[in-house]
Amino acid sequence: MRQQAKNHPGGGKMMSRYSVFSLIRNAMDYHEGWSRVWRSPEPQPSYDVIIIGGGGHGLAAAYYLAKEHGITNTVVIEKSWLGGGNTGRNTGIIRSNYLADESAAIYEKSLQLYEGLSQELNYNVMLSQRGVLNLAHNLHDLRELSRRVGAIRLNGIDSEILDTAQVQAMVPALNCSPTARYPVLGASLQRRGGVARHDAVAWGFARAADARGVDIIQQCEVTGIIRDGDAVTGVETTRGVIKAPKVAIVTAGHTSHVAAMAGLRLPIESHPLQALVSEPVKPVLDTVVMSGSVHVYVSQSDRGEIVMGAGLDHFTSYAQRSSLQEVEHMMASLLQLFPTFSRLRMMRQWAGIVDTCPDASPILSTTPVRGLYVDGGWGTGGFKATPGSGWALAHTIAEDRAHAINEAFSLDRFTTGALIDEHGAAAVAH
Ligand code: FAD
Ligand code: PYC
Repeated sequence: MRQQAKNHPGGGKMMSRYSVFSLIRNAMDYHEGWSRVWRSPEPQPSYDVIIIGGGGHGLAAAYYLAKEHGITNTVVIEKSWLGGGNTGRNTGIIRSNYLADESAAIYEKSLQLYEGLSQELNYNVMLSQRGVLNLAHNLHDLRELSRRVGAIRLNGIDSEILDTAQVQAMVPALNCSPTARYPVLGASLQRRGGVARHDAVAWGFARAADARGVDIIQQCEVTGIIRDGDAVTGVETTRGVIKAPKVAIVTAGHTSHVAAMAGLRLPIESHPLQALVSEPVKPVLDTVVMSGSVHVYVSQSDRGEIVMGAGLDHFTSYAQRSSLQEVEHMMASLLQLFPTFSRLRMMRQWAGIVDTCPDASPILSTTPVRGLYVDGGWGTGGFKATPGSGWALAHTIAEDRAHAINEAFSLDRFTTGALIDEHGAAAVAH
């Protein structure tokens, strides 16, 4: 099986050996001869590490545990399919333009890992550093963005302020008329920001983790966390008990629910976050545009769809349901910025469930239960953090203590008061 995984046409070194004729043959036989990209093993009774949640963060943690720490006797347990949670539902925006030093460090680490990820995983994650613009529509916006740009640059991260003419030159379709209801006074720009293909990130990490010996079990739900006193000893699942001295909860959308299985109460609320895409059209937008004031963000996918989203649904829910009022809200906002998009027809709409902490920053931490770790609360912005979070979680699990890069994202901060307020960071989504 392992050999088969390595022989997949998406796979790296063998790509040179893999001829175009094989690709044609696979297409002609409806991919019947196409081998699996990762194994589908039976769960073993015990492992060194259990990772609950087969989204990007869990898979990345398993990969970096193997690669950076030599820990390969790991299982990733996923209740549905890999990347079927928020990893496969997000709008793919990547950037590291955060205000607080602690956030800057981890999101920038993540962006740097993204910059080498296709090579690292030998899998094209379609990173497109097309720039991320945050629009200013009034003097307050402009001052706030200027303050942020200053802070971001002090952390050595690229960020700049554009004036109206520069924004218009970059985004010709944007309504920059001075008589617009929301005139564009300028924008902040992170040129290294952009988008990546969300599924590919999950698949790339899954294949690379599998190749290093990690077991990935899909369609297996964790239903209980087993403790012996103050230490974790394993999990109960729909496929039986699995033992391990180290267990990581990486279940965005259900972090507090799963943590409660170990008796932990987390300061997390779960909310739906929606997005939608239009029918595909010719290239018209080659950057990411976000507007906190008008309240919408938009980009164009490589397939031509206009991808957009806005804020959280303000009620808490575990239902991944979209709603008409969000479409109306997003359309109204979008048309303020891009009047020509009024002729677009919308194609698909969906929701994911995101976990939010009171300070809009994540938890990436050890817990009071020995051997139990939590990686969650990334809210509306964890896709960009996927490799960085996985890398830091792997360190936390291997060393049983946080890396300097995630030390501040501890559970303790909710009792010490050392919160990291990033409510403004998403500008739109929070
Ligand atoms: P997930 O991908 O959700 O993985 C968690 C997994 O845990 C799931 O697959 C789930 O099935 C599994 N699980 C849950 N409970 C159990 C259980 N009991 N047993 C076994 N498995 C379990 N972020 C950005 O940076 N940029 C964006 O543009 C962006 N846009 C977004 C747009 C939308 C509409 C949404 C919903 C989110 C967006 N986000 C964005 C946020 C981002 O998607 C998430 O923060 C990130 O994907 C979280 O990754 P994860 O691997 O932690 O979680
Ligand atoms: O964190 O950049 C972000 C984001 C965009 C849309 C949702 N989250």
